[in-house]
Amino acid sequence: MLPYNLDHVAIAVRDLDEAIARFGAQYGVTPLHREVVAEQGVEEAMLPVGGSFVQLLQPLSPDTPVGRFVEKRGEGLHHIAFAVPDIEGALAHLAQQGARLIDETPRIGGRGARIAFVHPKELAGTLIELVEPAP
Ligand code: CMX
Ligand code: CO
Repeated sequence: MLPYNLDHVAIAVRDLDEAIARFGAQYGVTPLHREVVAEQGVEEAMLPVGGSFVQLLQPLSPDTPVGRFVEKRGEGLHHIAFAVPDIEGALAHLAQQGARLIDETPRIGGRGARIAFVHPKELAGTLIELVEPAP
């Protein structure tokens, strides 16, 4: 199950263009990838930092996970994502550990990756995403 990388750290923002401009001006990082992922209710931008990414997330509407998050808690850290080699194996392992899975089977996320979420109540209020990158 061991994650082999921290794939990304995700930050919920209200205005993606503004956040990208700020990251570019302050840290010199620019998006390698930008995509609307309708099934997740977000537009996302992936900013490369070393071997990982900062993922900026703008909700597509208030009635989405990130939209509700921003309304209730404001902009901020939303989740961390581990890259795993075998997402079904990782989910089976977590289920066997009794972890509260949001997704029992993988969905397709940005960049064609297979993704699944583990509930934030499971680990110190931290929403965790598993990512099996597309080959
Ligand atoms: N991190 C930590 N806690 C969170 C959270 C987050 N990102 N989002 C919600 N919560 C907490 C809330 O604060 C709330 O806590 P309390 O009960 O103590 O008040 C609790 O979880 C339930 O909150 P809610 O407003 O009822 O939230 P939702 O109905 O949106 O459900 C969750 C929460 C985690 C199940 C939902 O956001 C979800 O399914 N997330 C996974 C999908 C997702 O986030 N997609 C967008 C990213 C896509 C990508 O990265 O590609
Ligand atoms: Co993510």
